[in-house]
Amino acid sequence: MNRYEQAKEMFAKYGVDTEKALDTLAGIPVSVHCWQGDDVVGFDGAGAASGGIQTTGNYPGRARTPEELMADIELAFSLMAGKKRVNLHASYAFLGKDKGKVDRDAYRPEHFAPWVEFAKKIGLDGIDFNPTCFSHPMVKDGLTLSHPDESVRKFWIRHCQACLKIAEYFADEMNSHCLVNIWIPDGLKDVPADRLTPRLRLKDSLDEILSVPYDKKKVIVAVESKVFGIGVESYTVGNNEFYQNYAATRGICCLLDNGHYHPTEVVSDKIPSLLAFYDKVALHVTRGVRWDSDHVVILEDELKEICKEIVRNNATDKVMIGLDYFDASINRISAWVVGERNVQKALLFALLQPSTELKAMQDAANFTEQMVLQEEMKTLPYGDIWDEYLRRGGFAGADWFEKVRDYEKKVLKDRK
Ligand code: RNT
Ligand code: ZN
Repeated sequence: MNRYEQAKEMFAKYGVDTEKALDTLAGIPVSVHCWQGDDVVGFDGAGAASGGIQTTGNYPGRARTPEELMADIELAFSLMAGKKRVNLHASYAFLGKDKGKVDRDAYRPEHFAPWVEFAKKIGLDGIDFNPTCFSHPMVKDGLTLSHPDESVRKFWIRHCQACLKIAEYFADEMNSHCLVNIWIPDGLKDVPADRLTPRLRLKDSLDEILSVPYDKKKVIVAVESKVFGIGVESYTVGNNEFYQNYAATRGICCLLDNGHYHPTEVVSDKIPSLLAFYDKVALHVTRGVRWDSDHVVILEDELKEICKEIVRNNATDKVMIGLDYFDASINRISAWVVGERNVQKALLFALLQPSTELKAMQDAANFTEQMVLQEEMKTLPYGDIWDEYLRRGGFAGADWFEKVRDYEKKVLKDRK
């Protein structure tokens, strides 16, 4: 009997069907962010990320052109098992002859046609999208949709509306929904004189964005809250309460980024709260170290808890899993692969739990056995199930890094 067969029997003793877990895992899409490859710079000339987010490190090999970024994504994705989507920012537009002439408020679907071609070529499940309301001269005083000046607000409103059109185009081309996630950097460094008015302006701006017709079956709009950013420590216009109420009253959805809350707040506990009210919940899976630092996702307890909430609540088609981190201090392709594989590993871990039994124990107030069983499950050989998952998909196991090292020697080292 091979290791998988042995492990399968061990899990079966706890009533866990490993075959079913493997099947389910293969069907859960993960939306992988394009911005890990170039340190959130984009193609439209914006330069380094701003607006309270920061990429640190100067590891060689940053993708400097669309061709380089696509080649890197292709390699990274080829090392990730399971269904994949690509998550794009508007700043990754291919402007061609429009460069310098067409600004973000007038981007059109055609500026993203190469991405569609690419996504189809590498067999992706879909494309997700984000308006880029940062790293741009029209961000004035650190504000976008909540700026007191109407012309600033209107520019960003037009940008977001343009993004809805582009999203519809992605959905049509890919024959899969497109999540449009709105995150803005708006906030203040120091104690505000007025906390309400900027929020009222943001509310109006969002209403205006959503007033354009778009196909709600194809385009899912989400708003992403945040607690603070670098340089915007005292006040964030789009905080959690603001967006949760906004989303609930407008029939859109919330995106939870697990780097965007106070350090002892956990997204795993928020997911089921939202599932009680919303049909869809979007995630940015990241790893904040002391702040929203966007470190590469590693296999830690909170990631497992997040995945448990998705799996045991039968919410794999309700929770849209996306990644959001950017580390420039290590090989960027490796960063992508490690993070994505860890999300899949955590999902597998969740799929291998005897959830029905554990829930029954909780309801019967049988907390002793519940703890014993939960702890026993932690040391079952789920690594053998993971290896089988990779093997069946034709993916390299632990030696995947060889390919990245090779690519680094052949391709990345020449990028200055
Ligand atoms: C910023 C948000 C936002 C960005 C990306 C690039 O704090 O997390 O999602 O990281 O859109
Ligand atoms: Zn995010």
